[in-house]
Amino acid sequence: MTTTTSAAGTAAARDALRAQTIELPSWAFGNSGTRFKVFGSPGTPRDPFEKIADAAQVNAFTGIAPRVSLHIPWDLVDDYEALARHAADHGVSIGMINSNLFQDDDYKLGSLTHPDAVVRKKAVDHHLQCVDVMRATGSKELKLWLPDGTNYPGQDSIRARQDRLADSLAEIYAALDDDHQLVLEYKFFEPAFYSMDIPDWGTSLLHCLALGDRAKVVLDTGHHAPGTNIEFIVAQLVRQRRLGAFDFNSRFYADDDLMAGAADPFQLFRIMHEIVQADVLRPDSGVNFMLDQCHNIEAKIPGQIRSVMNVQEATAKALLVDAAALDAAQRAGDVLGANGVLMDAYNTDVRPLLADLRVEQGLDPNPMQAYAASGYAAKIEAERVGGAQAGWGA
Ligand code: PSV
Ligand code: MN
Ligand code: MN
Repeated sequence: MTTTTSAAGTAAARDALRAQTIELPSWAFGNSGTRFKVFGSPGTPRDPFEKIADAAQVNAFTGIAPRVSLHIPWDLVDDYEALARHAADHGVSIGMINSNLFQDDDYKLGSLTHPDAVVRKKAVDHHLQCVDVMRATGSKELKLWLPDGTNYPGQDSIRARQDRLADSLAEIYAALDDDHQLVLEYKFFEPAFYSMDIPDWGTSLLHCLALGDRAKVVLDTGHHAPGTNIEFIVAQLVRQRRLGAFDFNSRFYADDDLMAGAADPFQLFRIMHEIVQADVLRPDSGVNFMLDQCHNIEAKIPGQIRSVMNVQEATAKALLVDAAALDAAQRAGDVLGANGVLMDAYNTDVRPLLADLRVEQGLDPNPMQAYAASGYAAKIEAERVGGAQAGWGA
């Protein structure tokens, strides 16, 4: 069975694509690498202001990346209101504020779960500092990823660590303003190798449920065991209205942080199909579609542009699924027919549609080419010397 999307369906897809937004991570614009080597690259931003200027280029050429997520203290500045004004001057705004609990010697045995109350207080206080950054920048979301866990059976009490975590999170949640949201990320291993304190979506969800309505789960696509059905998790969290954000990236092996849609574009499509079916693509749905990537060997701005386009293409394909035909096939128990409806949409070349939408918005139809021709890369290479190793330093 072959289906085609109706004219009305295509018009609705175009409307949804016009409204779609993707948030960029500030750290994607700095140098990063593996524990073996960080390769420097000319033109790398020297401070958070330059990272935002680079992120604004991605928005300028794609038209759908209007927010930049900050990581504290990687993006430490004296004046956050000035940073927010700088973002606005560049046509973007500050998105989520990410705390950092993984680069301080005091956190060797944990941060929010540490056995010592003094260390736990330090970790909680860091989030109060992040809430101040939210107030100064207008950000509404505090994002936590916890590196805490243990390496050896018996090293610490699994139960006690969960109790301490619940208490620490409750303190942080209580410090939020009424229009703030807390989003809590999970990861199945690394840096801890025996037990992570938030290894999976279920643990994250349980803590969010205990905190309150403004606590939601972050799904980083690279944070699952190989073979995990991520779209199932998406469907389940959306049902509970507890999907707060995505950290999109690709993985071949573990937390590879490669460009979204590069390794498994079909998985990205399946995820976006769940999003579209549940009608949570809308910007007011409460789900923040963000990238969490590092560009270790490729150029960073075009790396982000490509990633945004990959998410956009997966979204367009998901929007082109013939929902009525799919529903009919599913109800009829037509296994191959239902699968065929999905595959027809996935196999559609949506690039002409997206190019057309860009032209309609006054953008170049080919963002990669347009950026390459813009001269921006040569300009920043000439202007900036001594770029920061973003993510792991200033
Ligand atoms: C951890 O692996 C993570 O996915 C978290 O989101 C961090 O904040 C981010 O990576 C930064 O590298
Ligand atoms: Mn992440
Ligand atoms: Mn990660």
